[in-house]
Amino acid sequence: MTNNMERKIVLVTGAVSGIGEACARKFAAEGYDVIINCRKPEKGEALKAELAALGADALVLPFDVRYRDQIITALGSLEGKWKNIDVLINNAGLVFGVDKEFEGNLDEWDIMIDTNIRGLLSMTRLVVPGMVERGRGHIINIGSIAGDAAYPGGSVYCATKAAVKALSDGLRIDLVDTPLRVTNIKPGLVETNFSVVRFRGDKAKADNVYKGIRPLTGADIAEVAWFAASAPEYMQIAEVLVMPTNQATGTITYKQS
Ligand code: 8X3
Repeated sequence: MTNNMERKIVLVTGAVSGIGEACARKFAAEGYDVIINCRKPEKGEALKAELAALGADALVLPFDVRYRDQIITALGSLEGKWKNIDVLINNAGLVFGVDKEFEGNLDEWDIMIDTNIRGLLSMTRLVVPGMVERGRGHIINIGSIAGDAAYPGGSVYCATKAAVKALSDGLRIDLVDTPLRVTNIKPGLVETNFSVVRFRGDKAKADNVYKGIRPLTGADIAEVAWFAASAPEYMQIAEVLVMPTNQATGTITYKQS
């Protein structure tokens, strides 16, 4: 843990649930102060109080990554130490449905594309220049095993996560002559609210995804993010594919009946 004099700042998008929340908690416990991005301020305030109990200072920064003007206003409001973001965790992301590419809902696809790709890219474009100026920083993108290969009913989601891989790789190339690092974490099955959203609130269907297999948790992914962030500065954890032991690919799992 770092001491109070040198506390670093992490900004986590989508910080009030799932992997994002687990990252906020983990980094707070390890001595970071946390910028909590979320859409609903009251959820952020509840997490802020919990992070305070871990000794972390936190700032709630409500905006929806889909709307660039909201991001610009929010980042522009940062004052003092909060401007000096050391780690950006581009976590906000979602999936809707398991529809075929010729049958799905175009509006839902727009939300996925706007959040998972355009939101992540806007955050990167707006936060990274300050990191380059300060000569330090780490961008951790939450990609997915879904970005490695398309799976049935996942076409658009898989495409967004393939984009996250390309954007991570491209950023790493563009920052190669700087001290900044870029990490793409590609989780497989992680039990969070993710599947509930995918099945549009149908908890039973969501639970079924994880039946017969021990899925990872948000906390497991936060450990990976922390491993990357706390690696020595000369070491760049570029990409991590992490899944349950009984998962082999996006489509091959072993489930006990
Ligand atoms: C989540 C992984 O395989 O459930 O990004 O779509 S998967």
